[in-house]
Amino acid sequence: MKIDSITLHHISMPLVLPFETSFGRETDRECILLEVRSEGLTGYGECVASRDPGYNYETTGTAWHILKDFIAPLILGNDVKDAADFQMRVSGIRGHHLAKAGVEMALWDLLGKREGKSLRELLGGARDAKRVEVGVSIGIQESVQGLVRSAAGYVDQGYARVKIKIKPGRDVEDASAVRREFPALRLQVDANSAYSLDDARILKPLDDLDLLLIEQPLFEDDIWDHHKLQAEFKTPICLDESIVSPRHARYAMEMKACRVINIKPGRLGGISQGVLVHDLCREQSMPVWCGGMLETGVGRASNLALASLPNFVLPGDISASDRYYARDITNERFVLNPDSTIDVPRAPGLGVTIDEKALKDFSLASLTMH
Ligand code: OSB
Ligand code: MG
Repeated sequence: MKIDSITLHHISMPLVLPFETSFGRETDRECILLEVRSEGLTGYGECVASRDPGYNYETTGTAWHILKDFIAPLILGNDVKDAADFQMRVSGIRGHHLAKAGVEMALWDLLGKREGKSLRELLGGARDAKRVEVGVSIGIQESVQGLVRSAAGYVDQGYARVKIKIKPGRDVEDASAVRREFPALRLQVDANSAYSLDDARILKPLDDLDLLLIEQPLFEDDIWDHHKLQAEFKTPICLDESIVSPRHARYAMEMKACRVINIKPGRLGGISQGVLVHDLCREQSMPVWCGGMLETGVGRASNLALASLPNFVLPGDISASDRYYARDITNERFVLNPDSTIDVPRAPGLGVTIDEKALKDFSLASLTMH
């Protein structure tokens, strides 16, 4: 596919509710929407870098720079065959996975549109996977009672799996309160790297709460310490931030640092890398699930297609559009089915269309390169 132009849209969208994690609080979500033109078709991709380097070192600012000054010049005017070809072209750029993944997503959208196939079909997602199991990720609330109320609201809406964010001082008590209120709920916690190995020992009471998993308790570069912690816990440890490549997935498995892996295409550098981690984990019987980055309808469509692959055996952080945004940039909105699933898009490519007016209203800056 000859790449004729690339447009970057830096956007900011108000969240329905603030989202607070151990690394900060967001009330509006920033990201970069990519629009890539090739041979009369337009593909869209979402770069999930946010305004601050809290979850990841990349930000909308660094991603803009890398996309404009390094990635775009490598592909503009060139014939990029597929995701693997794209990865080869950008292999000289160290890191910056979120920036790379945004472009790769747009290329998949183009490929699908050209071949008349949905992303699920292109990835080889199970033919009967018309819907995938999803859950909701709840940020840190003002109070324990507020958290229980929030969880109750989502359970009422039909979410059968709830994840709560934790941080030092807001961990065991928060999780215990939700467990007490919902004895049978599929419940998990996410610390976003807020603990050291020594601090994390205070999390031991979580082991009696029948949690699905404890996500990323320790630092991003601490695969070995996660191994030590996992040995002390019967609850599976799940790695998110630590797994930045298929190699890291292999290290984590060889070191027995976790028993579950969270796959986010952004963190790994592209959907193709997410598929590689999926396949590697499947060979080793390591369950995976699809993480979320508060995506717009574009990234949500992509995550739903990826989560249709067979080793995504735990519910994804892919909630309905109304959990995040009153107004989205896609014309399509994703809704929760009564069985805590969301339908996988079927139209070619990502299967979504852009609400140009919304995109314009949310735009902070845009740049077209030929
Ligand atoms: O760690 O999974 C995370 C959102 C932003 C950054 C990191 C994370 C999250 C979430 C939200 O947990 C998941 C979602 O999109 O619903
Ligand atoms: Mg996480």
